[in-house]
Amino acid sequence: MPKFLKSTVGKVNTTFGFFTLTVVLFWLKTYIAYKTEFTLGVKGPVQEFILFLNPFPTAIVLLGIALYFRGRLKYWLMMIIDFLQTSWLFANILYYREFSDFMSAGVIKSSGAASNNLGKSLTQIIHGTDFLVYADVILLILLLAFKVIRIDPRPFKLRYAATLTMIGVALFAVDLGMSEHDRSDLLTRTFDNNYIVKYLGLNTYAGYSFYQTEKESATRAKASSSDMKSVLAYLKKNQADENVQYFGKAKGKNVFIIHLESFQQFLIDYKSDGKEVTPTLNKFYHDSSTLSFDNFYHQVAQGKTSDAEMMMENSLFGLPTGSAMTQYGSSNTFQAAPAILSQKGYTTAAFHGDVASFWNRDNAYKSWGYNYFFYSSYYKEKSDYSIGYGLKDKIFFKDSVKYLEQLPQPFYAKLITLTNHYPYTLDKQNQTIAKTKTGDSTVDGYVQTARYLDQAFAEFISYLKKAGLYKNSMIVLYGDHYGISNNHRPAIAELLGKKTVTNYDLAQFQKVPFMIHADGIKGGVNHTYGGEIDALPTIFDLLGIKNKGYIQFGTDLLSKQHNQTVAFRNGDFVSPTYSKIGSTVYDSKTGEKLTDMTAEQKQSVKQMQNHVTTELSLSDRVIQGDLLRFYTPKGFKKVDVSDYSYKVNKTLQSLKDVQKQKKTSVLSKRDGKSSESLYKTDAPELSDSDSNSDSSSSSSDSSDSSSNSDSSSDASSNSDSSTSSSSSAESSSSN
Ligand code: GP9
Ligand code: MN
Repeated sequence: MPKFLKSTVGKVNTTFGFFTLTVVLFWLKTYIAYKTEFTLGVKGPVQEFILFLNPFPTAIVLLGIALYFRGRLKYWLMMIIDFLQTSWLFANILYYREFSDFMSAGVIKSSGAASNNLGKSLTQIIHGTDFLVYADVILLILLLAFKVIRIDPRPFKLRYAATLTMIGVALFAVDLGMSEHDRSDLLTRTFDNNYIVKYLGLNTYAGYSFYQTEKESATRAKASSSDMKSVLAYLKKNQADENVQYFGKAKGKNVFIIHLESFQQFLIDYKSDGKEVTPTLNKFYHDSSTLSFDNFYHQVAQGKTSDAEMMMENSLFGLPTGSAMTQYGSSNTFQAAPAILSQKGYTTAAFHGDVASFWNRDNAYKSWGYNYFFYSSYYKEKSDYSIGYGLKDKIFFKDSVKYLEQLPQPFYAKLITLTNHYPYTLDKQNQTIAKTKTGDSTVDGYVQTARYLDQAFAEFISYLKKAGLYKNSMIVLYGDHYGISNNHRPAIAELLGKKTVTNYDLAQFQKVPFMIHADGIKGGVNHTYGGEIDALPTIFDLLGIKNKGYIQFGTDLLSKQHNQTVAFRNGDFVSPTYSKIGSTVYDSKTGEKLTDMTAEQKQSVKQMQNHVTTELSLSDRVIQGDLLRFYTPKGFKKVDVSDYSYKVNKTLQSLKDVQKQKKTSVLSKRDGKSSESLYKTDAPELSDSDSNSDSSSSSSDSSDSSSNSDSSSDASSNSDSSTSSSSSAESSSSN
């Protein structure tokens, strides 16, 4: 053996040499697993570097603990720690294969609801080769046992051990710093477990998950059924009666909930460069059968889309920080719209062109009782089909039809659009209106992606008409949150044709569309003040479902008793009379600051503030204390998440089976002939020769494409990296 090799091999017989070998082997297999077992959506050299680096810091710190011990003990401790880390890796490889998500501490702790029937399926998902992750641990143990590697019994110098710990901590700081730079608010906004692993590694994710679960279970444990009493007392006083004129007017119809990503109310009837930006949505807004609200505000905080979804379908507020859907979506009891409606005979389905794990939708939707969830794996993917977080809207709507037509009617279908998302980039071929010219590059593309969304909506609506779905459906549209954050004051002023914008103007800028269309309802523009929290009681009114008895914090916008004080998540509010932003009160009629308030005015503002603070804190108590587990509405059956699976093959089979049991789907009504040919799109990506085969692609195509989820998750991270430079500014904005 050459000398240098001999001396290198010889180093393994020292404590430091053995430690280094253990760390490197652990790093290597983790890195291989990252690349082969998980879909982390790594994009660009920075993210690649972070991924390469991230197994090191925690491995050095954790395995380094052993170095503080004496003699042979330090070796065996190192092996035990290595074994534990490896088992966490092993468990996640299996869990990820089934759920496309990482195992959370909640899953381990709870044997019931959150465990997703893991035990049952374990035997089906395990591969013999999975045990290879233990190969290095076993090999090292054998080499030690057979004295091929000799144990160095000398105590390892304390200062060396401490130095190694410090190196580990320093590397962790580097990892964290680079990650925060690439994706700001990584830990506070709790987007997606994939992100934590991609940036900070699997071990850190374990710590993070245990910390979160501990924190949550502490509040959960403290909560009791008596907390529910104060919630019920509040609701008894504050819930509103239905509007008899509208009650049940859309009963029995299908329900479409169309989520207009980042779409603000100001875009309605807005002209840019002399042209209407969103002509179809404008027409829809003014349709005599559309109820449109022009004083409807988003109420989201850090959870953005997920906060909007939480409010729209549960009438519960998102949390002051983080995302309720991510933090509580898997474990809490919910009584959400999909669950309520599916128990009343609706088929419920959510459609979205991003990966399933974003905002923890894959778990939260089960808790909310969604029968089906069609996410990126269900859609055919090609490199130019996606932009930003996922599928382009025109392709998304069109390719949703092959699933939509299989849903037995009446159905409740939520379609979440994506293209009109920050940073509002759109490929040239899809641009049909000029950018605005504020000079703010984040803002100027907004009208282009909004126009694209408008066109995608137009194509979808014309399909609905041809397929006979327009007449027998209630179509609800809403904008989830602002698209242009408050950090862009000069650009906002320019868009609104003002010299400057005040804080009051910015509060008004938080308006988003809320429209409900159904044949036979009296439409018109309604000026009632309200927000996302009020959507569900309003929808229930039209569907003929009384919302009293459900734990919903909003009130029916159509009810005479509706409370028009609209809470922002930070405790500010707007109303038809007074608006409070920060510590300033404004006269809502004039937008002027109220400086010398009368005692009476002060009293009114105080009452409004009280109302806002109370509803926010009670809603938080419901979510943080998981209070709905103590209360089941009359006639409601508690959701059991283990009844649901969103795996592609299972879903496709279930859709086939359901056609035979309930012959009310569009497909059944057309005697099995697909309605996809009725769909007309001008999406340039689909116009090339193979687009024909796309449109005729059968369900089995999409099952193949489940393995393509990589590409969509790549896309999601792509958008992150491309937005990273200014994303901290974006996300720090508030209402
Ligand atoms: C991702 C999409 C975007 O799937 O819903 O969420 P947002 O960034 O708007 O909260
Ligand atoms: Mn959103």
